[in-house]
Amino acid sequence: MNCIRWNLIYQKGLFYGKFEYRTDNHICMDLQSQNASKARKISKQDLFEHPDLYKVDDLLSEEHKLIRSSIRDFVKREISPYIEDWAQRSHFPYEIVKKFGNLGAFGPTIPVAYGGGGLDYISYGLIMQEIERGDSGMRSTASVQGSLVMYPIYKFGSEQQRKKYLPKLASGEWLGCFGLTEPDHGSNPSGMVTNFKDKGDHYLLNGAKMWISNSPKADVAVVWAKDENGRIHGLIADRGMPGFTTPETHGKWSLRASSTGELVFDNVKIPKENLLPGKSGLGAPLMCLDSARYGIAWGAIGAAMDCYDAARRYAADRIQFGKPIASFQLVQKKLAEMLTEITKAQLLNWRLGVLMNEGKATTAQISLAKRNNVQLALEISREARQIHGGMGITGEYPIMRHMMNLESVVTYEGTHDIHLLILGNEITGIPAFV
Ligand code: TGC
Ligand code: FAD
Repeated sequence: MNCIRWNLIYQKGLFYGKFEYRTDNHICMDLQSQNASKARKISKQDLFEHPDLYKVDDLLSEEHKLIRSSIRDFVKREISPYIEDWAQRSHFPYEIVKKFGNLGAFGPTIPVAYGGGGLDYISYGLIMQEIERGDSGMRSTASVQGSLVMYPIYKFGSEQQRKKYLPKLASGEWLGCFGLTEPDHGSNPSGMVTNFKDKGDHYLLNGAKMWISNSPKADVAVVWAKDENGRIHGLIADRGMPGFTTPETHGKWSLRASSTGELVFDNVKIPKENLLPGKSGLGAPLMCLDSARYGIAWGAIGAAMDCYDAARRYAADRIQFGKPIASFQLVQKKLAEMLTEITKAQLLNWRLGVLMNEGKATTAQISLAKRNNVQLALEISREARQIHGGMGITGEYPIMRHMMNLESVVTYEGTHDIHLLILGNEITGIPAFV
């Protein structure tokens, strides 16, 4: 399959060369064609280097840098060579789950005693940054598992639940998902209708969740549902429970290498020991979202850096009007503005990471970072697409895939406008959600 794809890519490269240079001399055409083909193969090799104009690396420990480089090596080896193919085929590479487990990408901040990494929040951020530099869908798999499945089980679960689930989730033996959103309740999860009734020796769960990352392959689902008093609780549903199904969502143009689906509960008997006892109310899932949104703030910068780095290299190689396009002021403006925004976001992330480590980070600070960084990553992907010209729309470069992925990232974990309203509430003390 890969060989066939490579041949197709190679032929497509020749076609572009001929099309562009058909009125010029043939030697120029062949050289251009060979150069374009070589450039594409080099881009497949993944030569990524992160920008660091403000020496943010000086703020990182040696351990942070080591963690970052081991994740980057993993991404270059296990994700970059295949991701365009997975995304084009809308294929979730299930084998990545075990590999992420071996790498330590699941639950980096969960204590080692439960199989986690026992690392700090800057390490967690760097891991998300590097994985999303490879692909947002791959980061989704890791951040859902760590922040939205392991975190609530660790934070609100019983000791028995922690011991049963966390080590297997950390190692990638089990894959988890997080069910909050419903068909009629996205931005407003407090309106959820999924519910459970106390039947003496078990709970009976009914309802449906939609847009759930990992759901079609998940072994375990952390599900948020209302009790008979309308109070929200977290429950653990295991695959195989009668009445529990996970239909896959097809036809996405975004996060195509991530598996998304529904969770359908039709009179599912949930053992009483599967209720998370430590916290109830909407605040419980919102605490999980704080952790995941923090990871996204870092992850989005990974995608932005990949677009910037690809555009910088392409601009230096691509000749128009007899010069590299990097020599034109308008191209330099785009690159300079990209680097400016990335640099500001690197500093923002680092500071937010310190606050997370100190246990002082607030929801408003996390919202600001998620909203700002995803938006700037989207804008950078669009500018990088312009710099790549026609090549920017192809899978030869990562740009269009990042751009399409980021359209999901700007919506999930709270939309761009919901985060603006969270900030508005922080500033004024007046919630403007309703
Ligand atoms: P509101 O009245 O503001 O709050 C309800 C209760 O929750 C408390 N609370 C928090 N507690 C802890 N941490 C936080 N961050 C909290 N924020 C609020 C609050 O104090 C209150 O407590 P209590 O005791 O008074 O009941 O709630 P609201 O209904 O007005 O909603 C506020 C709003 C709109 C901001 C919130 O619901 C929201 O964030 N909506 C967006 C929904 C969302 O983000 N969904 C994400 C689904 S998961 C997902 O997308 C995963 S994608 C993963 C991937 O693939 O990477
Ligand atoms: P809506 O809430 O219907 O919003 C539509 C529009 O209305 C948005 O622009 C929004 O900003 C705006 N809007 C809504 N309310 C207001 C308001 N008060 N003021 C101003 N504007 C408003 N959910 C999970 O639970 N688990 C997952 O794993 C998960 N994974 C996902 C993966 C993907 C690929 C996607 C696309 C979504 C995923 N989600 C998941 C769901 C995601 O969190 C929701 O899509 C998101 O919260 C928005 O909900 P919605 O799509 O219903 O949009």
